[in-house]
Amino acid sequence: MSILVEIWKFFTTYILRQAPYMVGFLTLIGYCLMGKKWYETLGGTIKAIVGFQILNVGSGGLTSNFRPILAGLKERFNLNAAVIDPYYGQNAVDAGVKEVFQKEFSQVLTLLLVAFIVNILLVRFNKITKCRSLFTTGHVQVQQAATAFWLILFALPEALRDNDVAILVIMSIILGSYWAVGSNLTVKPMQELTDGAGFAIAHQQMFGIRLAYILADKLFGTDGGKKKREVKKVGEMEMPGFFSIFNENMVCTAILMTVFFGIIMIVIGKDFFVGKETIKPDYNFGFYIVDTSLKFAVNLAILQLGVRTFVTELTASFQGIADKLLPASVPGVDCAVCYGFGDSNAVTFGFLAGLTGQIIAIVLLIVFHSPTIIICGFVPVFFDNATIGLVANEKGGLKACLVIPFLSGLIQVFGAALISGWVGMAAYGGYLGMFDWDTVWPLFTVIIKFIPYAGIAIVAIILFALPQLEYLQDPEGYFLITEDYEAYKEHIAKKNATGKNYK
Ligand code: ASC
Repeated sequence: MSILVEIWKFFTTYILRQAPYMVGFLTLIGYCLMGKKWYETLGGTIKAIVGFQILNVGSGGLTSNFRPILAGLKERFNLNAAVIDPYYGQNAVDAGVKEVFQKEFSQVLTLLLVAFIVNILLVRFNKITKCRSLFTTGHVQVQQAATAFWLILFALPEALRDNDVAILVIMSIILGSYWAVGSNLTVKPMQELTDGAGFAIAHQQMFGIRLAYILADKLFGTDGGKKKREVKKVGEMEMPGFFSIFNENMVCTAILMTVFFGIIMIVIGKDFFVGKETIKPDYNFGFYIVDTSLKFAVNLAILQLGVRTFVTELTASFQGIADKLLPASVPGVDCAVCYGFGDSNAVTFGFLAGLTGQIIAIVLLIVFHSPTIIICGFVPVFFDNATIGLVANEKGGLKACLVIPFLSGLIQVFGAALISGWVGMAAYGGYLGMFDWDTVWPLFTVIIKFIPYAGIAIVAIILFALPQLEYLQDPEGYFLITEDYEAYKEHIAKKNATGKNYK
């Protein structure tokens, strides 16, 4: 018995919560189920793990280089502000959950495991539930379990708060369904963006992705073929003369980041960086700005290399899992994985538009003396808005790629200020702050808080209904899109030929 416990502990600590090993593990299982030769299975598994580790080097490099700069704004202006960042949010729960709710952080990890089982079951029985995607991003699941734990505890009626079993059941159903339903919402946008690469997004802006996909098409695109609008995607822009160098993603990113981060770093001032011992007092500040900004392009290129290394292994091997264990499903992966597809400049534009929105929103909070001030964290402002920009560009072109992430930036700050102040997390210095957690989760919290007991059922019903509604729009194509994308495209072409437009 104790050996089983040890194996389980090893699995949860080293595999489930570490994305590269979770992806490697799924690749291993998938290839074994497909009956691949042992050495091909080994090779594929190694490529999946190493590829994901490369992606992590890129995304970690972005975060570690640019997070301190944005956080520096807080110190420079002496703001008593909550930082929106998943890691700050997780630390805030860790620091406050005992004081505020007399609960232990270890309960968060139990929640994660049970919610993950709910996710698996919802996909396993997808003939009924219509959920087609399995969450594989463990680090994100820990952050979300922590925040969901706080939000739901805050919202639950007093009488339920002492009943740990009831809490666990309610939370696991809501969180597990959010994982299954949220990632399911991204199946269509991702299959279209990647021309059927076979993955969904399992991250923190899944509702945001679907919303961007719908709005971009309605406001800037052809609205499912109903409008005759010319949609110019970022990659199709013809840049004259000097501007043609912006067609090259690396050059475009490097120049834009130097301008944007140059301004931010000048505002923060050299003394701040000297004080943090990032540079020596006699180091040339201008050179430091350029060098730091260029690292953005470097890390983005590393991240994309990582994606290219592992994505085919994961999606090819997942076929084994889809055939034998989880029918018609795809793996839900980190949002950074989609940066290897579509127009890479849309990633940069989406980020900068979102950053502009966030900065304007923060200034408004300060000007209007909001009781909670927010400071942008790098992870939400970059990873949310770059992803949203990429999806918006695909459907609605350049305009959508700029306007929608800009709105998302505003929503992130205002949403985070409202929810983190209300539930008391801002007092512990941070909030998760990613798009869904500034929109959908605050809405769930309000429903559960103000409609006691029935609110829990309402949230669950909303979640369960979403995949059903999507299914009803196109029952024939719904599972085809994950099972055989080429056949799905033919199916859509046939439908369109009959005069019905399918989005
Ligand atoms: C997150 C988080 C990260 C990043 C990473 C993006 O939400 O916690 O470390 O986004 O997953 O690749």
